[in-house]
Amino acid sequence: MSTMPPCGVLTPKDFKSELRPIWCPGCGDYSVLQAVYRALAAVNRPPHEIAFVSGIGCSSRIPGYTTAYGFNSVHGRALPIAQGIKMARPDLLVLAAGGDGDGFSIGGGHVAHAIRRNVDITYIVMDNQIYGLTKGQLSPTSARGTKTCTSRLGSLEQPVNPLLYVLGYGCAFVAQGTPADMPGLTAIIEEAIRYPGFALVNIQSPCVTYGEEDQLIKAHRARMTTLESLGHDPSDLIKAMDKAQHYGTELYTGVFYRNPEPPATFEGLAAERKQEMMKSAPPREKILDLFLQK
Ligand SMILES: Cc1ncc(C[n+]2csc(CCOP(=O)(O)OP(=O)(O)O)c2C)c(N)n1
Ligand code: SF4
Repeated sequence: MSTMPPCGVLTPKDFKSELRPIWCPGCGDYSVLQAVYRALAAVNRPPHEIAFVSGIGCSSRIPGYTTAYGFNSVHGRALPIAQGIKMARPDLLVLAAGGDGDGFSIGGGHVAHAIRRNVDITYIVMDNQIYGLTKGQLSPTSARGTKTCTSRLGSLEQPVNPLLYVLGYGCAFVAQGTPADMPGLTAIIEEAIRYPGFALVNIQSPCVTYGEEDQLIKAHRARMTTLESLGHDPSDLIKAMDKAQHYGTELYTGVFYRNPEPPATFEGLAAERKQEMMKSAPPREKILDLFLQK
């Protein structure tokens, strides 16, 4: 970890670790990493106040390429670990990241519970619609018909819609980005970090080795539409769900939903409960009496 720079002068370089990324040349995850550096610099929290947790996958290598405290953990388990860290150290800025397989296949069950608890974590999903690390099998977000080594004649399954999934569980901040729009991607990561509660950023991050042609950055650039240009109102949940339904056909970028009244966080409620219990707790001597059944 780098030494802490003076307050107020953090730059993207301060978040760059000495490890050299080993992603394939052209992988979208490089751009995600750059956007994370820029967003963290804008948020201006020093690296030693940041915990960055991931699962397993190509994308899950990302914490190691930053100067934050990182944990490249277990496949599908980034969120339980990130929640534990935030509960133990609510003062830390906690980020979680991983692939679509990590988040919506093996780790899919955790997403719902992290959302309903509303622990203040920013969850960055690098959604390349494939299992990259294990050499290109179908992932939960692969489009129907996708041909891979495990689906030679094309996938028969309906893909998971990650945007609708999280909106359905009540996620208070939901955004989508692509490396084809770096300023937009950086802005939504920064906004997600600043949002007080569980926030999801789904990033269409192309896998140049196993991904489909229409998922590459050039194709994204041609077909992406910013929600802002459509006059989308991100405070309207129903409209957010309406736009999210087009996942897989349209590439909408920007903030789908931002609850204008952020719900209470789990760590905030837990701290309040602790205060209440301390107030009503019997004095120490009394506890000893009770214990000794005097
Ligand atoms: C418990 C467990 N099951 C399966 C694996 C094998 N495995 C490692 S990464 C991965 C999926 C990777 O895809 P994704 O999460 O989308 O990330 P990507 O590599 O595409 O970034 C799988 C199935 C594992 N490491 N652990
Ligand atoms: S296999 Fe795909 S996701 Fe993994 S590093 Fe290469 S391009 Fe990126």
